[in-house]
Amino acid sequence: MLYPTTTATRTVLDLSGLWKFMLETEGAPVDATLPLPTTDVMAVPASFNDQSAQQQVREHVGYVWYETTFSVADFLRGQRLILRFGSATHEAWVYLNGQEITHHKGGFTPFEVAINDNLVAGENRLTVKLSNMLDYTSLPVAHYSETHDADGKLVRHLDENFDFFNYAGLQRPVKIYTTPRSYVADVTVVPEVDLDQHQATVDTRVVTQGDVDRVRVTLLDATGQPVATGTGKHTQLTLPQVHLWQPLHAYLYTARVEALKNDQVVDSYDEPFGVRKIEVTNGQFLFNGEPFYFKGFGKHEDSAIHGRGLNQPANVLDINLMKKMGANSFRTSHYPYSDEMMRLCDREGIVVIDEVPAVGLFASFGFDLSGKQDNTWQVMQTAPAHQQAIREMIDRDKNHACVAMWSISNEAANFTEGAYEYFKPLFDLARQLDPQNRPCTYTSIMQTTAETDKCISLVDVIALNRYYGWYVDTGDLAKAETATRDELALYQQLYPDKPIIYTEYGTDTIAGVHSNYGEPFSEEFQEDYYRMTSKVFDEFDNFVGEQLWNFADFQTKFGIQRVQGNKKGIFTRDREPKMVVRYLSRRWNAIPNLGYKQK
Ligand code: BDP
Repeated sequence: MLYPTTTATRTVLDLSGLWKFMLETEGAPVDATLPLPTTDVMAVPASFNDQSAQQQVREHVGYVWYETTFSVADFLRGQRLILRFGSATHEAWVYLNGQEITHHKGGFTPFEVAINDNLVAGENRLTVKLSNMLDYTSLPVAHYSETHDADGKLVRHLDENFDFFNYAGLQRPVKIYTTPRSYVADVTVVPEVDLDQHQATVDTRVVTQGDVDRVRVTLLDATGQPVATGTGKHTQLTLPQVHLWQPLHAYLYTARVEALKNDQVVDSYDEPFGVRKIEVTNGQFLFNGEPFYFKGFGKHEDSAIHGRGLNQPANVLDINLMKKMGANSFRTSHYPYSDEMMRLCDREGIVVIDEVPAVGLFASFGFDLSGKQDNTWQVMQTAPAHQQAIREMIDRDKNHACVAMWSISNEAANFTEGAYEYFKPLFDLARQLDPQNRPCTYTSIMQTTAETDKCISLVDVIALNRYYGWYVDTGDLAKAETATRDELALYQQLYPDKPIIYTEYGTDTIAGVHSNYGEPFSEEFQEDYYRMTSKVFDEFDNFVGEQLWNFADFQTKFGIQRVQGNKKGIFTRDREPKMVVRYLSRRWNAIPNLGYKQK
């Protein structure tokens, strides 16, 4: 799905701002044909939860309603007018002037609908009903239940199978964009680079709708100069002396796609792309022919007040902090991030592991690491939602230079019976859908070991979430070191061709807590832990990346292991550094992005 931008033939109207907001009271459905009966407001985009001063709103489980009004300038009325939600978490019913115009389930990908037929002259009323409920058919996964209060009123409960707060609302921009009646509907760009010849072929496929008799594709360099041009819905253009998109040294070209009728441009769309080659071979992850070493983080879209809402200043700061530390990558744990973040990473050269919201696929999720078999694959009915999430993520992100790998799930019960049968079709789907044929992985929970993982044949890269010294052998870094080393040795021995990365490892650390004895929760323990893990990582040739958990402290559901959230950040939630940032900055700035573990 194309990102809405202004071009010579298109414009964008932003509906961000203050919307009316109310909770739906159980047993009292809201009538969308009437204006929303409230004067309360919420800022959009943002999660609703932390904007309210009321516990009842913050912790609401059920339906909420948003409403705004807008007018469309008369001179735009001849254009196609498309209403696009960057996301609506987790399920949305959209009404325009009281009529339902679309519905979408899945809280982390965009959806859109043409609104021309429902517009009225003057003011239009846009109403959105949202559900923040999740269950065993949705992604992410939660256990859903119902009780009744003393008055017999229904009370809904969610027990999330995941360790982040269930923020919801209109968390990403809501926009109306225009296109001409005949238009460019989709663009797929696949650059193939010949590293020896310093030359690339850029394969572009364009989908148009309406009365279009020709398509012209012009490739522009980073200064906006045309460097190649051709015509056809499928073009293959050559870039001699190509500039590569390298980690932390981004170079973006633009594919300018024009739909023509009688040699007149009827629509024009600009798609940025980067030229780079990604290969996984011989236990290495190659970026433009050289071994790449992932340095970075698992993150969350999470900040004070905004919740999971788009926070562009926080995104810019986060990337700047990463670059200052010598980090080069992160994973979109545990859901696709905003379009805006992906475009930022394209520009900044940040390498992204793009993850679907497949978190919680583990029926007995908790802090029990005994590795018991459970009935996850009998009770979870998530396959259709999972397929849809993969489709929508790849459809949105297929052209992003920053995306180097897809993550098909986080910490599923991959060690239990039925896991392979569940995941095989999903990996097949991702591979079939991705025009750039990127590597695929999932992150594996500690109960899934080199010997018990039933799905390892599906991954290109082994991605481990490991907490030796924290959830296991708490506080004992000597034992943790041995366990870390022994496990990596086994993986490398059993799967010599697969590169291994850590996609999570860390310790809850309370900023400002210090200990002469390096006790757990202190800043000293966090640093000792990362020094230990670094030492072991450097012993293994096939170990090609460290993405620690987490970039910053973040909000979670309640739990006796969580005091106002998860404190494994190396930054606080306000992005102030904990002590370990200095150590990690020195380490990462000394490790080259390419060629660290040259075989
Ligand atoms: C893993 C999860 C992550 C949690 C983390 C932790 O992938 O979402 O936040 O561990 O416990 O289970 O801190």
